[in-house]
Amino acid sequence: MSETRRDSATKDEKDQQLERHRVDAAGELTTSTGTRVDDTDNSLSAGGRGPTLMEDFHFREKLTHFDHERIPERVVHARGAGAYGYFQVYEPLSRYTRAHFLNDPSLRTPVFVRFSTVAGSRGSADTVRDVRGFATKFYTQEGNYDLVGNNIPVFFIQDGIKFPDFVHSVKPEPHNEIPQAQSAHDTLWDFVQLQPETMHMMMWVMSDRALPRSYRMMQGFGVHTFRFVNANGEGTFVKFHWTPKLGTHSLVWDETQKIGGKDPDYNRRDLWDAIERGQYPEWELGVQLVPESDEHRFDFDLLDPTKILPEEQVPVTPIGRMVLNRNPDNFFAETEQIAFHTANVVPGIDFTNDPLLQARNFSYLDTQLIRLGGPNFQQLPVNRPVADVQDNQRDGYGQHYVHRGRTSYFKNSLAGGCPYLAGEDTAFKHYQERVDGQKIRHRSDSFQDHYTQATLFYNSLANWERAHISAAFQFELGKVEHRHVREGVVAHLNHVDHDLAVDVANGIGVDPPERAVANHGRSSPAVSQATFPGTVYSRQVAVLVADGVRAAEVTALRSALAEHGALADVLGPRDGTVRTDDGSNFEVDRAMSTVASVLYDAIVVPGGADNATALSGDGLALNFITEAFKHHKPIAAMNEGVDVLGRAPLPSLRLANSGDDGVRTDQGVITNRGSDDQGLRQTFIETLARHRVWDREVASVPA
Ligand code: HDD
Repeated sequence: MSETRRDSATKDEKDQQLERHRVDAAGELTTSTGTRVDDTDNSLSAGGRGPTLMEDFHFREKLTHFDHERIPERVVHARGAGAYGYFQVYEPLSRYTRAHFLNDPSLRTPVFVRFSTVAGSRGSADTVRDVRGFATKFYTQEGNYDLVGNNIPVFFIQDGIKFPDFVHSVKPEPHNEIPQAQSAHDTLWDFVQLQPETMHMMMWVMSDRALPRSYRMMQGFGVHTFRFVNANGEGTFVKFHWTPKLGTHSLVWDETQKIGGKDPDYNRRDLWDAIERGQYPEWELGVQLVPESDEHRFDFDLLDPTKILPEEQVPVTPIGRMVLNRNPDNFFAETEQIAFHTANVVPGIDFTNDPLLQARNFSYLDTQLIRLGGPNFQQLPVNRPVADVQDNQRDGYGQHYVHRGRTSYFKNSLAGGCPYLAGEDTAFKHYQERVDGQKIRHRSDSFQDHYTQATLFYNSLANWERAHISAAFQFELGKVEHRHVREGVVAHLNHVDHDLAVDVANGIGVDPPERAVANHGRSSPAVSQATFPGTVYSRQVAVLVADGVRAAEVTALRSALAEHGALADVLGPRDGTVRTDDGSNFEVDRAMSTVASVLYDAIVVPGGADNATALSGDGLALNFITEAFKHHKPIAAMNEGVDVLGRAPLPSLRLANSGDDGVRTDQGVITNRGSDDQGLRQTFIETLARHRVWDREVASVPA
């Protein structure tokens, strides 16, 4: 697979640069200094049973290198996955920014994107409840630009000086290092109840946003208000939005926990597999633009990272698209060693005084120094800009450049004055913002409203989304041991929405509060996931089969799905083949026991009398159906396959009866008996495109 990628004639500049560093296994084994080695299984010893000799340089080198293979994991966002691709702007944005890559629509700027969870260690599960990192490095011709965002548009805190406090509270507790990659524990919720600025973010983290179905199906946000600067030095406030082509979709909570055991690499694998299949993930980049003169037009502070700029007030303008089309060759070299930094900017993109952003501009460089072992991490292949580097920086651990000549200072005359200062038209110019004030430690009064937008978010959601939030608070707080912490959070929720607070209080055994304030009733529909379009493209469907299956039904379904870019996995009782109803052999893709219902978007049970009898007596198959129902997934059954559904512990449904000739749909369960297979396939595909059947009644289903 990687060969095809490498042989491609369409290598971008970054790919060509990386090519110089790629190494393929070939030839004879050597030491790291190139000496040939003919035995790497037996250490040099004094006699067959004697002690190992110090002289065995190969043994010592092999062990020493191994002993030093690990580097510190990222203090946050340790668990991640990444890929290369490109970004292309639609139209020149010269009115707002002079950034070259945002002004040339013919240019494909290479990118590397790393997605991540925040709290868990490098080896933690992908599907935990958490914010997801969405960090993009643009290798522009004017230097690297890093947009280090998240899949949630707001943040936990307003000032970066609180970041260590927040992270200490959400990470596993220090005395016993429990729980791993979970927010459901006392210290996080203690922090929350004492720091009400967290409330807006906590509403998002308790929502389905924290359980993405796929990295390919999440939005990304720059979070802060940044600043575009044009060639005249004029600034415009800007907020960045990534919108996935596949829509924004989530898993359900019970499902995420099961996937954590069945396939902890679920999101990582999904990204990798989609790219290897050629189903390249794609996002549109959009911006919200606010003229400098409108800085104080809103009922919140644009510099406050716990606030969104509602799209209904300032619409998102699409400006370009990003495609991820190449997996890394080596996880450590590329995905682990990539170093993002919010202060990696290019001319035309600048900061604002958001105190969280200001802190980040310190922290990211600092963290790379310890994580990557010194000041030369920008020379690592994945971090190298495609733009020329002439920086007069010298020496340090792991220096890779061989700088020639006698000078490494400015000004010099001995190297002809090189490198000399960049010209007006190419240099980064800091935006000339007027700043004046007294030195004080005081959070601006304009940062003090912590509830209005938390309520706005809640008001904007569909009923099922709200129900998920309430259930999430009840789960998380239900794990909290300290009663006063539970009560403290409920008291804040009471300022967000009284009914929510009462619901949560009742669920966690604390006294429901009296109404404190009235819900302001405003909403921002754009934040609801119910509004996002869907598609079946790249969705995974499990088709359950056993001996006696009517293979024609499976084949027709598979090609109908393939037409839309969806994938069918035929799951049999064992690997190999099953017998069909006409006595031939039919190949299965996997044994049912090696996968699980939670790894699929939908389930189909085809017909065939013996097939139905076998599946009806197979607990695993019945569990697939039951769990899929519980998790709101589309289920289809054809002919005798309909009988299998009757064996699963589902609520009573209107299923196709014998003698019917037509498709029946009840709560996303689609059945037919008779000849209308095509109608069934069409209804199934339409239902799958809507992702989940949220209005289904699942409470009584034992899964
Ligand atoms: Fe951060 C990593 C996103 C606030 C300090 N952060 C990191 C990554 C993402 C974000 C996506 C992983 C990058 C990668 O894949 O390598 N962080 C955010 C967002 C924030 C935010 C969207 C708020 C808007 N971060 C934030 C603050 C601080 C940090 C306030 C410190 C003051 N973040 C770090 C860090 C990390 C990091 C410690 C750990 C590893 C790294 O930087 O490279 O410096």
